[in-house]
Amino acid sequence: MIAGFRPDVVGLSVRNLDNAAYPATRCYLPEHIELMRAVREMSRAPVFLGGSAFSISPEGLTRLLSADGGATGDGEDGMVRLCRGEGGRILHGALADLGSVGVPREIAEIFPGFRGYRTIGVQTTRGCPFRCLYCTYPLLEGRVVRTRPPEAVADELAFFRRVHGKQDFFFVDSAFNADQAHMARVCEEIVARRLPIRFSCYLEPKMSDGSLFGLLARAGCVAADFGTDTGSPAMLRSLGKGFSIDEIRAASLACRKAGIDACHSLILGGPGENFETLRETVRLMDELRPRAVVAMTGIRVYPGTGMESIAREEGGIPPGDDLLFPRFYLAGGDPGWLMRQAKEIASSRRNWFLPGERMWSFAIGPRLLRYFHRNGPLWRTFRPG
Ligand code: B12
Ligand code: SF4
Repeated sequence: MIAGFRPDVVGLSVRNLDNAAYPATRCYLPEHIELMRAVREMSRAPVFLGGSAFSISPEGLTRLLSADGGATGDGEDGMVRLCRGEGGRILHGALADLGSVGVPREIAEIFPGFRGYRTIGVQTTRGCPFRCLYCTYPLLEGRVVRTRPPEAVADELAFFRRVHGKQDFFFVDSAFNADQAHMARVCEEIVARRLPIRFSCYLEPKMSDGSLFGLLARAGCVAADFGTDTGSPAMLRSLGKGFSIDEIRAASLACRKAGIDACHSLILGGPGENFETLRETVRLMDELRPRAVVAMTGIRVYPGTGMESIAREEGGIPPGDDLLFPRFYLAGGDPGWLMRQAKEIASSRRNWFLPGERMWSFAIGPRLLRYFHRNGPLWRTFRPG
């Protein structure tokens, strides 16, 4: 026990509010209430909350779950400060020193379920400097990219590989190339150590130098999920994206040349979306022919984002609604036309997938796919369009 610390505290991680998908929306809040009830039955210790869902809606979740408080931001710093009794009920914007964070060596003893994991999430940076209209990531992790030492990332990968035999990884950074120089250093470190690993990652579809995709491939990158959002120049502006259609093209081509599978994630139905902008997006995807196109229909409105301001101005959010429960923005307010169009587009293209079309968490198809395709993202099983 560390002097001055309270050993009688429970820390609860609340990751998701809901599946952020429309129209097949699934809200997880009733399950969180159940979990909290079970914790209260087992322990009289104060319960502090944290995690991405909590950082998005700290006050709402504290109230809903009748928690004793919590910390937004980095848990390594936040939990320690909560245990010291700092910051009152809710501590905002905890920031850890990334030089010293990482997975504990005793991970398998602390969390035995880890042994069954086939793909391991590893983080190389936190924070995003961009300001996309709808996005919570800069609110969760800050607006400055903070980096972990590349040696520490490689040490972690080597530990998982050598001690636990893990081979497949997912770099969970919002965009692995948000700091390209750092991404390159991490890849060089992996190459230098000849770590026999495979990984996938999120990428912004903009790379200053196409040869960086070659470096990614040499380090073991087999799949890249581009946060492209749209193929319409007007919608790129509307969503506040920091890249152009030509940059999407160049990144996609360089990625293909390096032999890395690509998925383009789209967000349809933002402010200004119409038949013509949708057509532009479809044309670009048909031209690029990625392995997969994953299209969300409608935008989950999160508190503190530019999307919230627009949705409120347009009267789409009832006054007093704190957005703890899911609300979606759909251009023109009518979901009908967008859903019809999206279904029609997807039905004639084998590589398109609409997460919001049905309740996938209860479907048998993805489970079967996971059984046969044991590691990495499921979209790699798609046939290119
Ligand atoms: C990578 C990622 C994925 C990957 C995960 C891959 C993998 N193998 O791990 C994939 C693609 C599978 C995925 C899927 C989904 N995701 Co996701 N994902 C992320 C992302 C980008 C990073 C998550 C991560 O691993 N971070 C690194 C870890 C270390 O951070 P962390 O868990 O948040 O923990 C930190 C803090 O939160 C805090 N903390 C955590 N717990 C606690 C507890 C206490 C007490 C304290 C004090 C602090 C604390 O400390 C930690 C260290 O700083 C986040 C966005 C983001 N930038 O956070 C979205 C995010 C978490 N995902 C989200 C969603 C919605 C989903 C899906 C439901 C989407 C869907 N429709 O299927 C699924 C759910 C999957 C699941 N089983 O939970 C939302 C959640 C918000 C919401 N709407 O509820 C987020 C926030 C994105 C967003 N839309 O804003 N996701
Ligand atoms: S969508 Fe991606 S690039 Fe844009 S703010 Fe979010 S994490 Fe950053």
